[in-house]
Amino acid sequence: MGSRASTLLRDEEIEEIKKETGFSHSQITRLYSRFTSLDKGENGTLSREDFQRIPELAINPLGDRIINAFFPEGEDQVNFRGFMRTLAHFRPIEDNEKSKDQNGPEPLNSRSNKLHFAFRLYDLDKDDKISRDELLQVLRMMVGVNISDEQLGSIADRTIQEADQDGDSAISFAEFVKLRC
Ligand SMILES: [Ca+2]
Ligand SMILES: [Ca+2]
Repeated sequence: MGSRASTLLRDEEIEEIKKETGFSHSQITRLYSRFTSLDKGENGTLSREDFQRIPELAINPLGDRIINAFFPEGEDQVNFRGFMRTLAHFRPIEDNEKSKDQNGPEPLNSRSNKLHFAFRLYDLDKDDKISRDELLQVLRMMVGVNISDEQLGSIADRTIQEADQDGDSAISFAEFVKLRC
């Protein structure tokens, strides 16, 4: 006991994070020690390099984009609260049943927040639309080398054709949601 991790995280903070993210007390303290072990600068925040040491992200084709999702616009450090808020999107939806709060805000791991999170992984220029190029970039990262550019291009075209309802040749969030149904 008396480790750095347990001394720095106050009970009130754990309570607030619990309410905000739906993680349990023990999950929060466990993730806090993971956070501090990744925090090589020992300044209470993580940089992109800190994240790149996580093996699961290093091998994920979308790793860099997932890492970016942790960082608020224009910032290159994320604190524990921000870290937990992003992680909350990955909690399974069923977990909400245990901690349902009818009057509370929509949980971060709701279906719609999860879809928003996925949508933002595609929408690099943040114009709230997925263009053909943005879709192609993700397809290329995910399928690797076995598919030619032409084949990828026609997959992208077909996906956009299927999803695009307002005829702007791009996928809006509303169109994206229907595509996933
Ligand atoms: Ca876009
Ligand atoms: Ca459209």
